[in-house]
Amino acid sequence: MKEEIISLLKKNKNEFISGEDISSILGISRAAVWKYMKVIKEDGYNIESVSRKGYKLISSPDLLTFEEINSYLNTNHIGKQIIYFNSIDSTNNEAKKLASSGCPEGAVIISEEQTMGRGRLGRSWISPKFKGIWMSVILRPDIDPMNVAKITQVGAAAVLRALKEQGINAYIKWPNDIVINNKKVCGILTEMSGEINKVNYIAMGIGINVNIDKEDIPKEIEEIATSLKIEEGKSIKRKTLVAGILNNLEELYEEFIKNEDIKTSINICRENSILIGKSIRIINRNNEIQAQAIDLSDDGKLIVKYDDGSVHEVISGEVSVRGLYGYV
Ligand code: BTX
Repeated sequence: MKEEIISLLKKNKNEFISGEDISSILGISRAAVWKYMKVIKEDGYNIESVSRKGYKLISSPDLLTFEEINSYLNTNHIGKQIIYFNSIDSTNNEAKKLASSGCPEGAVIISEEQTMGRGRLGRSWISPKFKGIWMSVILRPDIDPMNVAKITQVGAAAVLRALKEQGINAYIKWPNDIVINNKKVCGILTEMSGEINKVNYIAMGIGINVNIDKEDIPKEIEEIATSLKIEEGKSIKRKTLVAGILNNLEELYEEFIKNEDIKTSINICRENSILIGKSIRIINRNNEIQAQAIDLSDDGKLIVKYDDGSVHEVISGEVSVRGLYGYV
């Protein structure tokens, strides 16, 4: 009901709508309207209430609810269902649970904070409340499971484009990070459930440090982590960024499922790669090898040249890539 009242207020933005009208449109009592209004104000909506005139929406908070994001979306299916949490262990965990019980493609799980946000290989992802974008998109592509790894590049390209649309310059660190000033501002975690020749679902988790302040970043990762606010010197509106990512994701994802081809995404990843042309270390469990990153292949592998001159394609899976002296 809260959602319905907010959308009525939004429809009548800059005008008063009376408590009586709200109660008759939504079929609830005037007392109930008053109670919901109190809760909505506590959520951060600035609402002017004047007796005999009713309620007028002055401004909305930067919450990542469907009501806040929807007006910026121009997608057909991605983000048309947003399942919103104030707090959750991990949006990827929830996405997997929901997807296994039939939640449709395009549904997005968003939480204002994660208490057990996850990175790759069991690593953790810090996700403080209201300061980032912590979301997972459910996808059900009818593709060969062998091609699923490519989809992380589609996600990275979508995030990069959305950042550029907001005037923010960033780079992609293959395969799953977005960096600014050589520090990580976003990570992508793609998880899949499937059989030998069939994908049941993919949970694409995207974590972006948006309005995180320096003091929110734990000591252990201060050398490698940053946020949009720290780099840009100002707060960034999260809801428009979420919508921008979902808009770009749908466009790039459609190209991917039509012909299992990710040319546009790869071009974006290539043009904005922080690794290409650099000396890197490829770390696979305890084994570390030095190489020169020379390109991305059309199917999303990192092409590297070893010291002996041989050229190899690295598959994202289990490797970590680092710069010669640090994270990049
Ligand atoms: P990753 O394994 O590449 O990176 C994890 C590593 O990054 C950690 O070990 C730590 O060093 C560092 N780190 C932890 N938190 C942050 C942070 N907020 N910013 C920068 N660096 C950090 C990257 O994994 C994939 C992360 C995906 C996160 C999303 S959020 C929504 C979804 N739900 C979920 O549980 N995970 C995904």
